[in-house]
Amino acid sequence: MLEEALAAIQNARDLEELKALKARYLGKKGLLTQEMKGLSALPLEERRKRGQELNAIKAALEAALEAREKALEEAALKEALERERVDVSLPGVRLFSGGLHPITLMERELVEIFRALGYQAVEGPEVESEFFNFDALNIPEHHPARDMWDTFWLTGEGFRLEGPLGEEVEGRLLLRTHTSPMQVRYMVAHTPPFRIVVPGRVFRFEQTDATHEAVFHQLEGLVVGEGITMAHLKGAIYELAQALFGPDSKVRFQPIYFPFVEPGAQFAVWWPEGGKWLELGGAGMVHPKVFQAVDAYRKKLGLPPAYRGVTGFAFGLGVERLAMLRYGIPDIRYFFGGRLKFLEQFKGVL
Ligand code: FA5
Ligand code: MG
Repeated sequence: MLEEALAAIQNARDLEELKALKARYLGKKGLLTQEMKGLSALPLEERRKRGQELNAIKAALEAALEAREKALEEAALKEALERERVDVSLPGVRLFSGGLHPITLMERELVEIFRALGYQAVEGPEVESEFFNFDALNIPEHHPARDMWDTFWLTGEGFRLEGPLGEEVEGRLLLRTHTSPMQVRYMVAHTPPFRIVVPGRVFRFEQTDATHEAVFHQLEGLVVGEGITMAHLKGAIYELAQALFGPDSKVRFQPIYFPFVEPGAQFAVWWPEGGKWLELGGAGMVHPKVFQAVDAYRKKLGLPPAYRGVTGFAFGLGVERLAMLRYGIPDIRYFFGGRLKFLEQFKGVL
């Protein structure tokens, strides 16, 4: 029995099998245990002799089991180490990462330029009321100037639009056609002097082409205080041109009509690299009627007038037109066409 048992133990392929062998020989009902139980039936002399034999066999089996167990455990460990081995010299797996949208990049660049000039950036709602988008900006209903902005009107019921101080705003709703309504909202809630820029998305019911989108972005600027003049406006746009295109850039102003400024101008900046003027947007001195509308609204809210004896300038520029130049994009419709191949080009552009 000993020979056979030792061979079986030596050949056990895993711990499982070894456990079964241990039970077979040394377990409660094991072969050796049975033999031991049989001892009491033997005469004394024989019992002693046989007892010694069995004890020796037991010790041999236990030693063999232990040795095999150790060997199997070592083999298992070695195998696991081999299997789980990490080759630290292998190249890593690239993680997918997104990137910022080119319009976000352009917007951030613009905001940073003005922040450095002491402007604060604020934002306003995209759903707007007829009052803030038009009336308060001196564009009453039936005024021909309303045709300058083809409007998406909203018919939804139950939408609560908040005014500058959280009050409910009455009247017809629309998708803002420009960022200028934030001029009025900001002035109602603040007292001059201040300098702000307002980046934001605007909407126009327009046919699209290579330079026109129905949804695009503007950056509004508003500076109000005592003694603000057209020269300050020119200075601000000049600083913008310098920051964008370097010391060889310059600015150009041409008269144009906007109901909420007087005088009004459209401005362009010289793009030295491209050798051409870039029409950026509209600007002008804040119209007295806008200040009056702001103070009238403040009065309705129980606030004292704050815009007597001050002047201000405002401007609004198109972000897409600038980004097209900045990144060499030939068609405005690429921006929101949703093609990953286009957007992926801007990964890491910061
Ligand atoms: C305005 O929207 C005025 N609120 C700007 C302003 C602000 C004037 C403050 C005076 C004082 P306008 O409609 O011209 O103006 O638009 C301003 C700029 O937005 C344009 O110069 C152009 O760069 C851009 N823009 C206008 N329409 C589109 C369009 N459909 N797609 C892309 N960009 C546009
Ligand atoms: Mg237009």
